[in-house]
Amino acid sequence: SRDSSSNSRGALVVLEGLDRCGKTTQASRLAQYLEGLGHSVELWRFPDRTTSVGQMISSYLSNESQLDDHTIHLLFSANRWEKRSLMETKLKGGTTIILDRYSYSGVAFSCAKGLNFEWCKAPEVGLLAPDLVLYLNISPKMAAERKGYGSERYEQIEFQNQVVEAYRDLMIGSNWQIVDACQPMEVIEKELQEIVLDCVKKCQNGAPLSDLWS
Ligand code: DGP
Ligand code: NA
Ligand code: NA
Repeated sequence: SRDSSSNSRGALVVLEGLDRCGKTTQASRLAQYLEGLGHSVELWRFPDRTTSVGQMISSYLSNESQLDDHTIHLLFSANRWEKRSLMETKLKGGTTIILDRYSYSGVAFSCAKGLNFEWCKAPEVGLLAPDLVLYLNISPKMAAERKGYGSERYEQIEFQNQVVEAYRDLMIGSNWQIVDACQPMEVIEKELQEIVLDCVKKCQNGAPLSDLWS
């Protein structure tokens, strides 16, 4: 029952945050919520481990393979590029996409290793710019206490401290919405629903899609 007027487009909503900040759960709840209201919505995630590039990334993350820091950075980026045109088609067709991680993870996690900020951003230029970035804010220490922590390559407190620093650099001058990820799940859920619904409505007859970094 989505708005089928010709200029109606979907919103591109990104959830970012440290590992175990709860964004995967919240992304899925958000998608269900919008669907329940009759919106056309899809839940996506990056890395998308289902593609051949995504399988290389997955094997790297589980420490089954080793790759040069620049090489893995470009693979993560390629993984977003291979979905760009489908993403554009969906959004223009009126479908909202809730995205579990995007280019900001790409920059934050590679900068955390010491790679140059501008170098990290470069391959992301020209991907679609999100309409909304939600940052689920949690300290590395709190995140590390959550279930399942430590199972993949980047889930170490020292490293996540560096990731936080990089996210902070990305936040400067941005209009990210920062949400306290240590609140009860239902409270976070309600908070996100309100922000996202507002964004979805604005996008229906709002500005056309633009490119990163804008
Ligand atoms: P997830 O499936 O959301 O748990 O992400 C897997 C891990 O990969 C997580 O530690 C975050 C990290 N990650 C996500 N996107 C990127 C990226 O573009 N570049 C790098 N270097 N790491 C990423
Ligand atoms: Na993770
Ligand atoms: Na992901």
